Parts: sequence; C-alpha cells; structure tokens
Amino acid sequence: MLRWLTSGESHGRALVGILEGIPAGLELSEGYVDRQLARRQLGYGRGGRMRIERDRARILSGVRFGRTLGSPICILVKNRDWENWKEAMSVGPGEAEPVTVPRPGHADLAGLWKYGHEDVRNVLERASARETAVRVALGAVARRFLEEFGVEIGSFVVSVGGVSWEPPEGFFPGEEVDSSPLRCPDPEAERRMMEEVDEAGKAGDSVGGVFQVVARGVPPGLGSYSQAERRLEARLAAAVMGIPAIKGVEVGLGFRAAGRRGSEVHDGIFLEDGRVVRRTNRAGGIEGGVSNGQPIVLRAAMKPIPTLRKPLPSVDMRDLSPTYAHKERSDVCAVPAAAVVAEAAVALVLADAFLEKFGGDSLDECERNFEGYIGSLRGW
Ligand code: EPS
Repeated sequence: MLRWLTSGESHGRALVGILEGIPAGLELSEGYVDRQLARRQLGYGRGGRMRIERDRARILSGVRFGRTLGSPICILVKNRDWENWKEAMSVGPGEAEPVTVPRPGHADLAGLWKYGHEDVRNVLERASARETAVRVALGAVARRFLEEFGVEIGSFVVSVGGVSWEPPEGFFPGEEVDSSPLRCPDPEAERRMMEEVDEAGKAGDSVGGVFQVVARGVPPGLGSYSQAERRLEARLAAAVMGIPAIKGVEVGLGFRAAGRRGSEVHDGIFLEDGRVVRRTNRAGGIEGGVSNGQPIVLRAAMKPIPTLRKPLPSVDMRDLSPTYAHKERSDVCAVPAAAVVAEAAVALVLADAFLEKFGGDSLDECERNFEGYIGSLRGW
C-alpha cells in the first residue's frame, strides 16, 4: 500500500525520500515534519556532526495548500556539512585521499568487497546512519496519517551500557522524554546512564543500549497470519532491524517469554461491562501476527557505535598490512536518536498495514472504512 525509498550520502548535498500511497486530504506541513526531525537530533553522547546539522524538511511534491494530493510525497533534507565536503563528494570529476582501512563493525570491509570499491568512503557515505534523518521525515508523514485515527507513537530508553530501568506496566512516555538527555523517564537511572556515556567517551570507546517503542490506539486487525510476510511483528521487526546498529528486536515480553510458563506469558481474555478486555499486555499488542487492540510494544537492542576514538585492529586494504582502523569524528552513544528513528519505522509499517485494512484514495474514504469496521466489532 505504502512504498518508500530514500537516497543520499552522509556528506552529499542532501537526502531525499519519496513516500507513495498516502491518501489525499491529509493536513501536512513542513513544520510538523521538522518537529520530528528535531526530536531525532537530541540525545546525550552525540558527536560534532549534530552541532553542524539543523535538519529541515522541504516538501518538494505531493502537498498543496497544506493538504496531501494523493500523489507521491517527496521530501528533501539538506546536509549542512556538505559545504565542507563539496570537493571530496563532488558529483563531477574530482579526487580525494581514499580511506583504505575498514572500521570493524561498519559496512566498510564487506562493502568494499561487495561493490568492488577501493575507497571506503564510497561505502560509508551511504551506510551512514545520516540516512535516518530522511527516514524520520517519511515516518512523520505516516505518523500524521495515523494521528487522524487516534494512534500515538512514543519511545524511551530502557538501558545504556550496563544501566537499565524497567517501566511500570502499561507505561506510555509523555513529551517530557524529549527534553530529557537520554530519553529515560527515570532521572536517577538516567544520571547513571550519562555516567556510562561519559566513561566510555573518556576511554575513547562507545556504548549501546535498549529502547522501547509503544504505539497506542492501534485498532485490532492490522497485519495477518495468512502469510509469513504479512505478520505484523515480522514487518515491524524488519523495519526496526533496518535501522543501522540494531541487532535485535523483541515484541512484548520477547526473549523474556522464553523462560516462563505459558500461564505466565499469555494474556487472559475477560469480559467487563459487556466489553472484551485484556488485563495484561505481555503479547505486546500482537497475537498470531495480527494487532489485538492493545498497545504495540517492542524493544530493540542497539550495538555500541563502531567508530572508536581508540580504534580496533584492522588491515590496510591497499597493501594488506596490519594496522588500526581510521578515526572519524563520532558519536559515543546514539540510543535516544535510534529510538526516534524506530518510532518512524513503526509509523511507516503501521500506516501501511492500516491502509491495507482501511485503504482509500482519500482520507474521508479511509475514515468511512475505519468507522464501519470498528462499529461492527462484537465486544470492542
Ligand atoms: C555516522 C557518523 C557521524 C554521525 C552520523 C552517523 O557523522 P559524521 O561522520 O559526519 O561525523 O553524526 O549521524 C548523523 C549525521 C545524523 O544525522 O544522525 C555514521 O557513521 O553512521
């Protein structure tokens, strides 16, 4: 239903994204997208690049007089840093000192081999997490669409390095996490997480962590058990695993369910005042690949950023001599930013599944389909 594609190098002129399938008549402004872009730029532990960029969305097409047209939406996000890279990243003929030592943990080595490059820069420019800026812009459009149906998406950080915090049952992060340094709702845990970042930074090292994304107001019936690729958790996991540095995704209890008995994992179905309700949400809002009307809850594990100021052993690919990875300016921790990117990834998947179920060419048509379905559910 929805299709999206991005283009752009980290230090190229700009990033561009195209999103097709959003119905006509949805209110959308550049300011709305910019607010999501700004949320991605927050977070304690980011490096020098975030002081250069002030991401702004320019909507190039698909919107007229503040409303979507039903045609593809193209969004451009400029790279301010391009001013410093015009020559090294020239589209026309040019020359630059090649990077020949791949950094462990990056796409550098596999990318050199795969594409036949001799300069690691030809790999790292696109493999860079800079691309997530425009993914967040496209996700903002999907979020705007979902808002029309009462769906809200939030995220927070559960752990950084060895410091973790468990949210209370049913927790949904408020706007205050946007103004907290590490998107952690608990100030004491957050203080200890900041120490982890400081210590890693001082040691020339990096730290990863775990974040949680929650989508509430999701109606039952999104996704399907009918085919593997239609299962909602498969689609969400693929989208979140598609974010650089994400090495694991779990829905609901996830890995924690494996060690418990069935009676301690599955959520009973109860009747209260004529309505079918659940008192727990260990399933994370998805049963059998279909949303069940409970909030969708997922967690993802982000590995520590692989560019290290104290670099790891590597090999110079020019002459195959042992050496150390080259040092680039880098972040120490980007877990809060990744959480915001994951919100965007979740928004795109949910909007896609939503359109599959309630799709129409205009927002009005989707609303009619949505209301007709919701009104027909027994016990909802
Ligand atoms: C990144 C390396 C750093 C990060 C960048 C992702 O950029 P640079 O190489 O310019 O210092 O700051 O993240 C962003 C630019 C961003 O917008 O999040 C990497 O190698 O993935």
